[in-house]
Amino acid sequence: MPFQSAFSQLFAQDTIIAWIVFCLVILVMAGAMGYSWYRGRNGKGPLKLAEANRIELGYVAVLAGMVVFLVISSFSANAKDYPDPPKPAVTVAVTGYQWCWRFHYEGTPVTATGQCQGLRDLPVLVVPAGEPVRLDVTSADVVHAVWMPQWKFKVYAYPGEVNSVTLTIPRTGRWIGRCAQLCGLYHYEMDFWLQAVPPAAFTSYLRTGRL
Ligand SMILES: [Cu+2]
Repeated sequence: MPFQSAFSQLFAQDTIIAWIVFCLVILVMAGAMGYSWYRGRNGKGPLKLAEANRIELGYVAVLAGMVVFLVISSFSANAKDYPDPPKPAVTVAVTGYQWCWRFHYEGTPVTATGQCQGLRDLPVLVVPAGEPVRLDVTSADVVHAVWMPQWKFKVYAYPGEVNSVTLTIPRTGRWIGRCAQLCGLYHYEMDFWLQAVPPAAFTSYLRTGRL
């Protein structure tokens, strides 16, 4: 999952540039005002410059250079923070619906779902610990959102759209997952379990559909 390190560097860099530009503008303005005041005191009117092509061209060149620099550094910071995801060990089609979840493991007959209301037989999203898992997230009706608070992970589930994310749960365990988008009457009960198991157990889960 991405961390914001390259972005923080970029932000610091851009802040410094903004300060330099700000100070230059203030300096040039103060200089112009001072010079104009000095001329006025000596009985001369304000300087009348109809054209200053060299200064203007220089200004355009500096500006263009700065734009190129900012665009390149933004793109490279973005590429650093969001590298291409690793090849997933498995792809899970995650479907949110009013008001529960369905997990289908692509290329296998395994589909897990459950009962989110009342009985609270929550659906379980089983993943192999330490291996990248791709989630293709969508919705069957209204907008939902897959939220795994323990892993600071959230992705929207839109009807008619698939949001793909690759994530790796580093260790085995079981954590609650929730719907993070108000989606109707039983939104508050739209929970699921995220369960990370050893890869061998996961392989047998893909064959049998049970742990
Ligand atoms: Cu929902």
